[in-house]
Amino acid sequence: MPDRSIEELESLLLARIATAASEEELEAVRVEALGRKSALAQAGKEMGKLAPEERASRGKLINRVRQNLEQALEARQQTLAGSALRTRLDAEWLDLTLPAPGPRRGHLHPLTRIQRELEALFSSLGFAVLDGPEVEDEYHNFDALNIPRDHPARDMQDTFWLEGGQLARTHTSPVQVRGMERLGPPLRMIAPGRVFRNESVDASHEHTFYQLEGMMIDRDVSVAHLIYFMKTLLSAVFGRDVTVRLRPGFFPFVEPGFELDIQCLICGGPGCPVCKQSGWVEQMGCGMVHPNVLRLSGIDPEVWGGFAFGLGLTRLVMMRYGIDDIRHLQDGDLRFLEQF
Ligand code: 2NL
Repeated sequence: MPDRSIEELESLLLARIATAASEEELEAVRVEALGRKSALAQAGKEMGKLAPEERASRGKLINRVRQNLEQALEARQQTLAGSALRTRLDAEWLDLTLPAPGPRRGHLHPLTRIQRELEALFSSLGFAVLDGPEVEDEYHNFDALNIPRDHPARDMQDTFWLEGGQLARTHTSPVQVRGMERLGPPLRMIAPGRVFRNESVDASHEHTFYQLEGMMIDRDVSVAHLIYFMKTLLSAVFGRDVTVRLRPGFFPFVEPGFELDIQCLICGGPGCPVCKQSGWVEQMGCGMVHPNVLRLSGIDPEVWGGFAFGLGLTRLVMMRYGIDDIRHLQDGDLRFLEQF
């Protein structure tokens, strides 16, 4: 093989080394360039056939080419190994300084939210937020509220009676009775909480639901005060000014008693399906606390008087969010709850 061929072979192999795209490809080039069966090894073996004066220069040439190839292989090897590492680091990159994802965050049930909003509102107006037992006695749930012994609410059909004459409270009024007994006048309090009625469950009836009652007892409290506080309450719930009207309504524990309506927030008066074409939507019951109720709890009705109200928190949540079936609020389905 003439010297020129060896030099051509060298530049060919150098080019292959420079363009080898992976460490595997480079290893194949290495075997071809420097392996036992390579052209260079062959040329080395054939040196013995040369004349002694040619042998020295051929030996130098072969050594120089081998060194050049080895250097090029080593350099390319470094480059390929470096970029392989970089590719892996890019793919497996993980920022350990980021905060950990942590547990999934939950949120309050819409009923809890509306209850807490109203607690905050009434606290700011000077009302105490009271709690009481869910299992009550007949006196605090019925007698103290001027509900006669033969009233249908006391029937098996409406009340969950427990052994020993106890019952599951049918409203939060007994909490207010206990409040009157304990605090005495003047007083302002609200009693939010869970109540129970023996209802057949359907889209608008539950055996377990949430109420908020409240009362204010002082000297010279009038229906004007009642209207002011109810307007403030409903404007806060619906996030805008509301127009209210009172109609006569009967509850044994107030006199006079009222049903309170607001002007329909959807149509504003002319009539629509939500207000059933009447322009008004019933919201709550209220009235001036009955003198018998005050007297039974040790408050002199000649000196003190006040208003009381009761509303269904469950119903309010359904109106505010446009929920059409009361059962969604209790069945714990996350597809429903995650919308709030
Ligand atoms: C309604 C009506 C009402 C009351 C609740 C009350 C409590 C005491 C004394 C006097 Cl201790 N009144 N509460 C008064 C009027 C109406 O609720 O429809 N609730 C959902």
